[in-house]
Amino acid sequence: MSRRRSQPASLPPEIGTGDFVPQATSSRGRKFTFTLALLHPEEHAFRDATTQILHWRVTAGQRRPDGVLKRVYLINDAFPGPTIEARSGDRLIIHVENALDDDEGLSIHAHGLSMRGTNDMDGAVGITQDSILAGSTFTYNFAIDSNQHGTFWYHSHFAEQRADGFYGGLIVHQPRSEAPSTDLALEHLLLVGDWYHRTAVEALVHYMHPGAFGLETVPDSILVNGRGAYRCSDAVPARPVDCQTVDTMSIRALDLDTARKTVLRVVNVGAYAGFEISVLGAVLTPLTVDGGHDVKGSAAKKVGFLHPGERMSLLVEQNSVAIHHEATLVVTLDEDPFKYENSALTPSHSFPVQWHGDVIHQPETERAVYELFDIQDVTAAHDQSEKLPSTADQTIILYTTTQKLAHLDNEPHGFINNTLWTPQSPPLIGLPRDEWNKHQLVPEITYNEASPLWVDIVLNNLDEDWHPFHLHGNDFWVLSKYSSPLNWGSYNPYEDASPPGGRYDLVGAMKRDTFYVPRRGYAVLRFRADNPGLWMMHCHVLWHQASGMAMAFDVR
Ligand SMILES: [Cu+2]
Repeated sequence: MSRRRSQPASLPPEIGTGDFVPQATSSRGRKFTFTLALLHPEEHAFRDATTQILHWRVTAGQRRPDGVLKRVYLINDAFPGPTIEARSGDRLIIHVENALDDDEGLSIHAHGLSMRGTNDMDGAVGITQDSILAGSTFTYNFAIDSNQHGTFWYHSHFAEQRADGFYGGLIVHQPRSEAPSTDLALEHLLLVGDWYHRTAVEALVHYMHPGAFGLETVPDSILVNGRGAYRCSDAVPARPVDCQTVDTMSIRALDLDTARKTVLRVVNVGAYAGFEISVLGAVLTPLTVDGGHDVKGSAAKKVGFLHPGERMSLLVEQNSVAIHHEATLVVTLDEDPFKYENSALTPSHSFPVQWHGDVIHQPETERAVYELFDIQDVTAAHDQSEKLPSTADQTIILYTTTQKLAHLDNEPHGFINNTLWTPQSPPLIGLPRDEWNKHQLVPEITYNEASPLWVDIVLNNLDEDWHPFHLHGNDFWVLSKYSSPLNWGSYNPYEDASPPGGRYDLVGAMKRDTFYVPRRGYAVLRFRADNPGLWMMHCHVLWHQASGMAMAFDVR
């Protein structure tokens, strides 16, 4: 498997000479379906912390997100769910009513928030709560840490609902003390993800079926903020779909203003695939990843691959000799992990972008612009070594792999240290440890309030696939990652004289809550156990999570 690397590239002499294909312009009057999500930092950055009370009624309904009819989850009749905008220190009280049919439960997890002091609000079904039963209500009530801000999102943490659209954006604006001004950047939210035309349950069954040889179900389409444009003729006869052609030009993914600084907050809300994005006539510079952690970014025409659960914010700047008022946002899925060809999928989709303001004729700059900025290789903007101890107090060694075992009907299952996770009911949080079943791998970490322990997770990945692992309730620093060209590439600090991936990098260590752990290799993730609770960690590829690749840490 080859991972693409950033290559310096000179600026294109004019637009249209790069990888971009401008959309044709329709001369007829067009009705735009706005898939825009302009955020409102000016309403949150300058105010005091407050309590936001939300009332959500969850249902399901037939929609055509990309033209293909599918049952999707709706919050207050909307897909995706309403965007939450808050500031650090806000309290969120979300009254959730489960109005689904057929005794279908649900839960909501706020991805990336620390849930400090409110472990039972984390939404991890089987670990911190049972699912909210159909016909019943539940109130999520938690405060956002005063030092957390950035791009987050929420999604169901029950069964496979996330892949049927049970998600939404959650933006925490950084409080600012100066007077409100108009020089704030324009911020756009882009919830981008792969999309399946079959239901998530069907996609999981397809993956788990022994005849599928453990090949993950390949998606059919791409959505941006819940909208897409599927070419109906691409559908395969074996899987007929109820499809109505969507005029691609009727979807506008972005409104950009040539006179305003603009930031895109991008979330991979998909089930399986990573993606890279680009905007015609613009360069993108990564500013942060996950919960607002500053990165050492450089300008590039494309940024990727962003994997499920990961977020990034990007500065958008024009970088053409001349820009057109109409451009495109291009989203391209990472096809590397796909193990079979899905002819129903066009892996690259273009979405119209409108530039407002004067067309600026810029001189070509001397600035180096990379063809691709590899967001997986990103390092911290500032030296992290003063925040990190030279060694950890506790080291937890994990081995994860996907196996097809005869006694499990040759279905593919994810294991961590030989434990296949399944959600337990009632959840672990209310049970004494000796009543946890054999499907729970939950190492204990002592909570030392006066001087919280530093913990290293050495996460060995024995698979041929990379896995985007997400840790609930905690950020970690990525000290090392390694992928072996030859063998398993594992690292056991108690046995190996030195790590095969070299010394830990405490200077450039990137702080994150989701990280793409290399195939046949490992990552070393260091976190401070200052947040007592049961914190789930799992692969964010839904098919891997649903087939067992999950565990938790018990900080107590
Ligand atoms: Cu995985």
